[in-house]
Amino acid sequence: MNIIDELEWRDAINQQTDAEGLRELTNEKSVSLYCGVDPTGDSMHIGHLIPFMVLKRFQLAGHRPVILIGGATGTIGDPSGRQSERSLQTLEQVQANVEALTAQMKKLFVTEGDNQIRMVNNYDWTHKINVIEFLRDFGKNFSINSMLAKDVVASRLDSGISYTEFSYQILQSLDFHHLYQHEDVQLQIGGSDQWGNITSGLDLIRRKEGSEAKAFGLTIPLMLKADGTKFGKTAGGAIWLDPEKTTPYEFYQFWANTDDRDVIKYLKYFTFLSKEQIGELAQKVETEPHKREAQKALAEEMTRFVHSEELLEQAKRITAALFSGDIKSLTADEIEQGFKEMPTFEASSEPKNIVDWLVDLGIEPSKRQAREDITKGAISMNGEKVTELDFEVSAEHAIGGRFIIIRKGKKSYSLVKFS
Ligand code: 383
Repeated sequence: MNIIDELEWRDAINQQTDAEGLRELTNEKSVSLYCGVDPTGDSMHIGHLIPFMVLKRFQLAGHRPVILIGGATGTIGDPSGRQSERSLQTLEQVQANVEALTAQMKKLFVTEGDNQIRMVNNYDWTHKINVIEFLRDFGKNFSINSMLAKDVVASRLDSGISYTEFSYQILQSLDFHHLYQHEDVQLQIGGSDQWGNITSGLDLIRRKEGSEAKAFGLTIPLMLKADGTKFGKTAGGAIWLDPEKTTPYEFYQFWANTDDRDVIKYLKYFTFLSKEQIGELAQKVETEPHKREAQKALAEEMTRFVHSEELLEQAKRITAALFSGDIKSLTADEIEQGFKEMPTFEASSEPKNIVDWLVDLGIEPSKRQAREDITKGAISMNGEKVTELDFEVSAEHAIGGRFIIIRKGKKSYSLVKFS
């Protein structure tokens, strides 16, 4: 299947500058294409994954992706999709983020022995341009009238926009032109918020290289959920790709909790499963939705791709243990991941009577309530019921010497950490 047909089937195309031309080009040769990311933070989140998965699909179809890290543009900040001016990051911060994102991109997209994905940093060519060259060689090709007409700028004319952010589109345009000239790049892709920047780059290429220059732009729709809320955000914030920010277990759970109405859309959009495999899963959502097989497949594919087979197995083990209550089978690391969002208490390691311990920590409101819950079997510790009122709790009971999980009633979990 032609890559454009495949993207169409996956509902992954928002706008194209020349749909027919791009279909022809991708049929006739191996095309170099690029997508950029700005180092505004030290990790990508799943929203970023959208265009980079598409980049990977192009690669699997025999085309040649370039990943651009915006070491230069990151010092300015893209005004796209924002209603207010950004505060500038320090140059050190940008540099640290460049390093973090480069490592993350390599881990995700550049497999060992695979020299097909190129990585570039726009700082390398942008920092050499001096202000006279900028205004004479590039500025002359941009009309203020059409720059003002871009959505990004037009929507900020009332609230205000600095010259710095206004100029952002020029920098991104210089990149497209540079890559067109030096890396044979003919296509830029990005989320739908990037349409203005991408078309601005195409205008520059045509002005400098002639109206026959073969270059294209394609954007991908930004995801909306069936219930109308924003994709990729949970009560706890964004879903990050960095396991230190969003643990693999939380990452797995995020996908596993996808609504039936969204799951097939996500499978098409985010995974490399085939049309046939997704068709079968769609059937299962219809006939046996309670089994949540499509959600499991989605969570498995995504966790394996972003993390690893091993961390996927761990996420599944935590899920199963929390479901069955078999906490003892987990390691201290797994407990840390599985209980990250649960109420947490700190205990000291001296032995203490269970009733006093529960009240002192604040898990039980009173000794009377604690005794009643213990007596009726409503309290369990690391998956085992505690029924003796004179039980002594100490660090010895902690898993890995670090954690005790208390369950009160059916589902109220607390994590007790030993200092
Ligand atoms: C910089 C220089 C280029 C080409 C692109 C850029 C970055 C671009 C941008 N992208 C967003 C970002 O970095 O700001 N100006 O956070 C996001 N992208 C991708 C995608 C997306 C966009 O990295 O829609 C979501 O992830 O395009 O918001 O020469």
